[in-house]
Amino acid sequence: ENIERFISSPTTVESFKSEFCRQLRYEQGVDLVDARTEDLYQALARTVRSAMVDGWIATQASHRAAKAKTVAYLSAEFLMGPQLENALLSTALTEVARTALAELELDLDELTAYETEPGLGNGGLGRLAACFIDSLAAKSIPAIGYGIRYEYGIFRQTFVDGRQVEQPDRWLVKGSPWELAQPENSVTVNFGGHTEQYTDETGAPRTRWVPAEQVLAVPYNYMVPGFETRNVNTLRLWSAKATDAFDLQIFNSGDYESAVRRQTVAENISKVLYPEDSTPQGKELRLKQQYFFVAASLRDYLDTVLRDDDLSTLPERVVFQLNDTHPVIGVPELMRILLDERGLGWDEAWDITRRTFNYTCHTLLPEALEVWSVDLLGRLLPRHLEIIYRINEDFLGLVRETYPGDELRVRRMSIIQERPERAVRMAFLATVGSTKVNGVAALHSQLLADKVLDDFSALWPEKFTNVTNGVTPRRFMRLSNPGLSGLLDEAIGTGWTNDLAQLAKLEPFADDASFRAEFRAVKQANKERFVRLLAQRDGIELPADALYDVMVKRLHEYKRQMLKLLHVVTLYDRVLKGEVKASDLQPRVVVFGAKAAPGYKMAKEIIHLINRVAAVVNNAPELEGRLRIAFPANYNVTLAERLIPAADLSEQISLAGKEASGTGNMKFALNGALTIGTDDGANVEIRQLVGDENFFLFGMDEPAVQALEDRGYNPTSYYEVDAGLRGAIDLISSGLFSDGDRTAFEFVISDLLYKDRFMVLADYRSYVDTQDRVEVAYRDEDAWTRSAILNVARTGFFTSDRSIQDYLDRIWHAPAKPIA
Ligand code: 26Y
Repeated sequence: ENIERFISSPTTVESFKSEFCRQLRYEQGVDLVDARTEDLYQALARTVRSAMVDGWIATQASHRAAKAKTVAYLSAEFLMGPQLENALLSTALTEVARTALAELELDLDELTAYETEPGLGNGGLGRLAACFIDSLAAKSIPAIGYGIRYEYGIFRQTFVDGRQVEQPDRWLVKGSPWELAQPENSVTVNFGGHTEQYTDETGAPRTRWVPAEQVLAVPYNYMVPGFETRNVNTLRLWSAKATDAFDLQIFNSGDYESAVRRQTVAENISKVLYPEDSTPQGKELRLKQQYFFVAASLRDYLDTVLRDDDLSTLPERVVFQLNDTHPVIGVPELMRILLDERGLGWDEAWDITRRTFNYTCHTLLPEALEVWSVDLLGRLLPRHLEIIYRINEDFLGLVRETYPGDELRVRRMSIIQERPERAVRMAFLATVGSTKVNGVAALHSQLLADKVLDDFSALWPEKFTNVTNGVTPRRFMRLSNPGLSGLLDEAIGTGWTNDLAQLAKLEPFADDASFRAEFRAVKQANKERFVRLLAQRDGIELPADALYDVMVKRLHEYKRQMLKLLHVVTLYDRVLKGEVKASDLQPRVVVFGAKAAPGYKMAKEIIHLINRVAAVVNNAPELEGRLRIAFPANYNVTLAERLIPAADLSEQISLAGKEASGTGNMKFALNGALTIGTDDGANVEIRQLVGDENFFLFGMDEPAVQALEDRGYNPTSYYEVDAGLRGAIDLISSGLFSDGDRTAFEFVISDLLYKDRFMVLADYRSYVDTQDRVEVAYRDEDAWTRSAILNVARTGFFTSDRSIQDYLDRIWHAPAKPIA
């Protein structure tokens, strides 16, 4: 009855050692003396995984018994980062593991460093999902993350002659020790075909979908342990597999090739993560991915959790959170299930559906809003298209009723766009189909309601809300910055790790000279650690004694890596022109990390330009080594965890009104970097909290950007009047960075001079002047350190624990259920 009598989880040094050796021998099939690092890592990871299983099983049983309301976070991306350290922290087994391994003459840190992270996300949105499931678990909220187990994650970036070259990310070749496959819980997902009308037993007219294609969705479970709770939640990622049914039919007819082709087509669905993160391409395979994981997830929840319960109570049992529009096909899918499979009437089905979904928007750029052509959607999901039409019909009826005679508004608000082609506007469908719509920072939510979805917020003002993003302090402080964590533990106790508001207690320490010295020593040690890592990882040699100026994020024009580069070139140009003596320069290491979407030409050109400028600047004798650019390839979570704690200056320089929130900005501030930033995204809130004197604000604010746009923006005029700007641009155009080739970077430079959609030139002067102030400020060690400490003390608000509490209070209303 109670199998715990026969087994036990490896929570002591002895039992940990024993389970580790068992794993090594009986699962890896090697002896300790022959074990390679790979074997040791696998055995260690599985040992730690087994330590989470009891809590995981107990959590599921308890939530099922209590019929607890569950948060189901639907996300096409979960950018989890390395798992081992986090699992050890959450199970409080770090020291047990360290000792057990040491007794076997093995080193925990070496095995931790060996791990390759699963890159199942592009950037901010995927990493946010990972922080959120961590916080949900830490707060003992019944929650499940649903997504896709991509066989290939975000590409591995390499540079060849300074240009980005993408390599496939084969993260699964050696198998993942963290997953538990459950093929027995596979579900079928349908595609294509047509719909039919028929009359049921009661004589009522009904519709059914007759699909043409089936794919199996195989669940892989990942345990999500919570910090200082026994609760262990689930992340369920779906993998596509061909169904036997199809294969057999064709195999029997002797056509092996097409049987195999069919299988390939089916399994392609979860093959690869799309590396675009702002320009949706309308690709059929992407829509298939979206429907695939959403249909599997809804089916899974309804069948395995809800089982035979009455679906009318669905909104009390689950809340489906849509992480952007990627999973919004779930809205018509739930309608289809309720109408066609469960026989509910339209009004009841719609009421249940609308009360079950909520939508988080992560963008403001119009080109980033997903739109699916009616043609494609109708071919792949004919029944869903019918349902969307009906949703739209009812919705436009409401609009006409509310605004009689306002046909212009009706056209603006229609879920179906007519031009340039008939297509479904997914953000509108998400808004109509949800109870709450939220943006991800105060400014963003404001602009969302006032600009992007203004007609909708006029119709339903109470539907719109804000939840400012946050990041997990477990991974991005406790694990990544042990030096700072130790200092905080001593100064304010250990409670901050899951109650980050306690960082406020640090405030008085900013005025304590000996604390400042310790804080500075930690920062210096972090720089040294990062320098060692880069030497080893990339062969990049850097001085540790410099201002570390860091810009890491996806490469996008709106984020303005070009502005940062123009600053660097300006510093160089000043020295070349003799305006500044190299010996007067504040030694500075500028670190870039950025992947470009493979098809985004401008982004790739900018990467090339950064690398070419780096090659010259880093070897320029005139600079005496005082200005260095480091652009390590393949920026990812693993590198972020080492880099962020080493940073002095955080670059958050997007054009105001374009960055929805940013989350890197929060990680830097929490690790004691000062921000140079525009009034954009969550920078606004960071600055309000840390105070103007501890933040380097520059550039236009959003209304100023709007006003300039309205007056007509002419970038050339800035080039003409500003000698510093002219100097930097002319230096690039001179061929100095391209072996004398004056046209090498024309694509970038002529865009800046004649288009400059994101107003780099308009903000240049303000940016460079502010950087000059940074340089002066950094020289005052005490004042700088004081500001850095105050940044830590005042940014506890940005924990994802607080974001999750806001979601709970404003949107989810799901109580915590800590298990015994
Ligand atoms: C549809 C497809 C092309 C697509 C794929 C990924 C579209 C968007 C994305 C990812 C978007 C993203 O990462 N957005 C970022 O979300 C963060 C978390 O809310 C924000 O902090 C950040 O400002 C925003 O750019």
